[in-house]
Amino acid sequence: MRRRAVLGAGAAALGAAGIGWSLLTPKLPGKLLHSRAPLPRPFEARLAIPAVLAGEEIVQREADLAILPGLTTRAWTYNGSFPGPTVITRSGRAATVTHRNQLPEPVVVHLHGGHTPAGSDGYPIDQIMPLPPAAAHHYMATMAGDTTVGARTYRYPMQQRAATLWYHDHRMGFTGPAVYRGLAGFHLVRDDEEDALPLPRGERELPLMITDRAFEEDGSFRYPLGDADYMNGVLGDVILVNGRPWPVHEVDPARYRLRLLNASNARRYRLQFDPQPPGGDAFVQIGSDGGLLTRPIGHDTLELAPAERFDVVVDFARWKPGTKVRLIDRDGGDVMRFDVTGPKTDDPSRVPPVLSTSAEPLPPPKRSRTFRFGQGRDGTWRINDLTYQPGRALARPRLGEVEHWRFVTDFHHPIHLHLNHFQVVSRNANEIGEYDKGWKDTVDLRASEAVEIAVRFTDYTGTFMLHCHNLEHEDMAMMADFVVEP
Ligand SMILES: [Cu+2]
Repeated sequence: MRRRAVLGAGAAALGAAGIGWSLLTPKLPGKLLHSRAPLPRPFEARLAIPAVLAGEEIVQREADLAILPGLTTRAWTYNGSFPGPTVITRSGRAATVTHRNQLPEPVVVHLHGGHTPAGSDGYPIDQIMPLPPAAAHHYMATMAGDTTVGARTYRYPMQQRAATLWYHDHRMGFTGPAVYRGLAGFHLVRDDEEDALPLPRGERELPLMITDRAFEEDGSFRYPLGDADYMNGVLGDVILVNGRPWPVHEVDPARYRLRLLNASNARRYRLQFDPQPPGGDAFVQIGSDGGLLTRPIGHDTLELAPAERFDVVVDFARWKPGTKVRLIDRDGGDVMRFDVTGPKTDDPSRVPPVLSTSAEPLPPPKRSRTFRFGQGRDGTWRINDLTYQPGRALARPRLGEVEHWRFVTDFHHPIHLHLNHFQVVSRNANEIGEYDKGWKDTVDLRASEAVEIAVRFTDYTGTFMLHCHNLEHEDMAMMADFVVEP
């Protein structure tokens, strides 16, 4: 803890020295948008677990969801639900998912954390046009990507280890509103290494997608499309877990595996239990964005930036049966509640001291590059002072080679790399942070921070993305292409 405090002070000093950004940029990663609908009290809704996708097809369509009491929310959905159905695939076994677009606008699907060839990676102008063809024609006129009309089949080789991935919309300039309207779902990859561990499973394995939203008076999602006041990021005043407002879930006094995903557009969370269990370390982290850690790590607090995943085991036997354990955000209030019920039950699960052997450090890099994430004088969000332009590559790494990429920020930016998971090698020229461990695809940077990552570009050549995952920044052009060359 002491080291973190010192780093924080160092970052503040840096910010004051580089006067430009620190005076212009606010402290919050966005602006709070208030709901106009009456809101329920926390802990009145039950947690819902998204259904597992049966088959290989998802229909994107509008649906009326029951989120707030007495109102319906017209959402954009995958198969009629928010979150969408959970896709489950097996490491090493190729999978396809066909998306049909019955929404009124074009869509793009990105499998976040997927090790996916360029043609199925969800490049922002590779859009699925809406039907009927007349509507498609209208959008075609302005788009130059590899587009299809009505449907597209994404091919996922799944040459990657078990991990919590998620799929979401990635359309050029409109990712923020599309995800906010409901286009997000889990995709879990399983493998033999993980199956062999005695981790909690079945009803004691819970994917938890955390989002924040604001609502209009009629119950529809409130999003400030095109409002420059919200270009730093949109923060809602309701926390949804798996699409339910501040839900409750009854748990046995036993271990549970929680696959936490921050799918919010801009909000960061500092999650903590209230009360905390005796002895602390309530969250035993077993995995990161890219799957299992080598060894578990105990945390009292978990910090999740947009798009990050933390795979944790929580032992609810550490609280007395009858305890109502709130999961709170130290910056924003309630998230959800776990009610520990019943007498002690059988719990065959445990967390072994060694989880995985596949996290050896990467060899030294062939080359290093620096990417500066900052705001231009016109207000656009930029990388290396460039706004996004499809087809303009900021880097051309060679297939099979290791590179070090250094990210430097002016403001809080969660930075996401497509194609390969990476390892964080330093933060502010110092040791990595306590949330940087394991294989990552998104790394959280605060204002005036510098993080260095090591990444090896493997298996697929072609064009991929590097971008900020604050979706309002992403839509305001904070993206870049990189091309993996043979
Ligand atoms: Cu950003």
